[in-house]
Amino acid sequence: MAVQSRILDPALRDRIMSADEAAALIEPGSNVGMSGFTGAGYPKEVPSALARRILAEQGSGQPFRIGVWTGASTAPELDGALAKVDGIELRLPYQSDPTCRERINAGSMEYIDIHLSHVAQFVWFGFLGHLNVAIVEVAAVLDGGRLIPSSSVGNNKTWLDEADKVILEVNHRQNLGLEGMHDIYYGTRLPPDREPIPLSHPNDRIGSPYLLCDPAKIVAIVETDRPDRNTKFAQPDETSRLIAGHVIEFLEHEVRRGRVPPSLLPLQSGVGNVANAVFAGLQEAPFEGLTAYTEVLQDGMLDLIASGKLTSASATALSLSSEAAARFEAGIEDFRKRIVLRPQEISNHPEIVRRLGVIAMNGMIESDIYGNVNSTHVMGSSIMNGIGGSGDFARNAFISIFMTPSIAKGGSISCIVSMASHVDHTEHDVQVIVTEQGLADLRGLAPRQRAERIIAQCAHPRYRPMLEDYFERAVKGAPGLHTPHLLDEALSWHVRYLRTGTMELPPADF
Ligand code: 0RQ
Repeated sequence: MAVQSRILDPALRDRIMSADEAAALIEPGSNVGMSGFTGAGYPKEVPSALARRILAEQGSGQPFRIGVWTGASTAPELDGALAKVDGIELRLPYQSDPTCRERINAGSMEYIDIHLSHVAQFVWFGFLGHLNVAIVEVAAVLDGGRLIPSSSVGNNKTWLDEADKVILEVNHRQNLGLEGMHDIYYGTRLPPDREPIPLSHPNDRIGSPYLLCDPAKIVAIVETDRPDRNTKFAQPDETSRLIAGHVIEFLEHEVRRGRVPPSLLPLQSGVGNVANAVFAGLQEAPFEGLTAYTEVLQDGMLDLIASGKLTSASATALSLSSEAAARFEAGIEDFRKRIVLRPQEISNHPEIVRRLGVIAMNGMIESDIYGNVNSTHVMGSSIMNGIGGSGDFARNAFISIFMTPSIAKGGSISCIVSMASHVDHTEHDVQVIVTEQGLADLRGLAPRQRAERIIAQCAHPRYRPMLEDYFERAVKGAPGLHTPHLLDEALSWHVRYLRTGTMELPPADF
């Protein structure tokens, strides 16, 4: 699309203003729906301007805090800036900002960790209260309230529909070749009038390439040319490579057994270096014609598309390093045929995940010996990031895989523990656990069999004898033998870490 200006509706040009002027339109106590998903497509000017305003108001004795609703994690210019001035009363859903994390764990910011597919419908149902303002980054404003979305869709459709006032950030840095890559589904109705979502292949298009917004609600348009967060990925280390190797060997085995086709089933992967390593490993693996139905498209997946191994990918956001972002822009005409960006209630929709038979691969903090998985809390109490989309996919997947190094913090923590200190994914939603030590296929196993398999395959040798000892004594001493636990000891590993700095027992005790 050849446009000089990115604001094509002349009637809206008089709403162009500075970020400070736009921030002045937000009232204290507002709930603000912001665009942004894993560092892509978040507003880059107005949140920082709002943080400056909050600081000034606080300086003159006026309390000023807002509710911040997003797609998922954003960046220092949004979460970081607002958290630093203590401007966030309540945050939802997934976040990963260090200052937010600190505030949440200090008890000075409320945080509701919601499944990412639930957020939009909870707003539609009225479960979360009223949305006052939407601040949404777009690539361009067309006529009739049509907007070219940016590098993520997240909850933007819902924010634009539900908010009283809309502030748009038009980002000149976002490539106009994004036009046509999005698929915004406007067919969802509320129960009891819901209909099936007509999507049966990751590449299906069932909606509009544009976000729609009532122009009368647009109170401000702010222009920017700042890039997305573009986080750099580490080269896969030995641990990540080993984990990826186990996952790929397992998938090859599943193909040989005829349980999944040679092109596999649509892949979902969480964010982070391990997930990226799995996709790097798939580059060398003997699968062709792969597809992805996931929420975030990272570097590894982009490379698989470029090499032709991955034929199509559905996501809600691009989360690319700056090098991969440059490759993406250079090949955008081709990528547009293979990538579909959707609202997160569709990219993560349980109905579709189940229908497509997605192979879900997510990271975790710890698993217990029965396969209950903690994705979110360190030592039971401190939030790390949030559940994100892992629950949307894990419960509904064809196979749900969870991955972690077997130890953390230099070995002072075992990621396989007797009892998980917090549970996000119960044993019922977890079919495979993988560490660099090996892979535990838990399908068809009862709890005691699961424990034996997880300890043998996944525990680090430093902790394996302690886990074997716990399990043997639990089998002898627990009041019930279905899922044997010694309750006075089950969480003692975490208690010991908090008291002594390691989960390991002194040699005399073991
Ligand atoms: O801490 O950064 O201080 O060194 O946790 O651990 O091993 O680098 O792994 O980056 O893949 O993150 C579960 C957090 C794993 C992530 C989690 C410490 C460790 C390190 C990170 P440091 P790693 P990753 C799609 C799906 C939930 C959301 C999700 C996550 C830090 O995968 O947020 O899956 N998942 N979404 O030292 C104490 C343990 C620990 C531990 C690791 N047992 N105890 N600390 N760490 N294990 C994406 C979205 O939904 C958007």
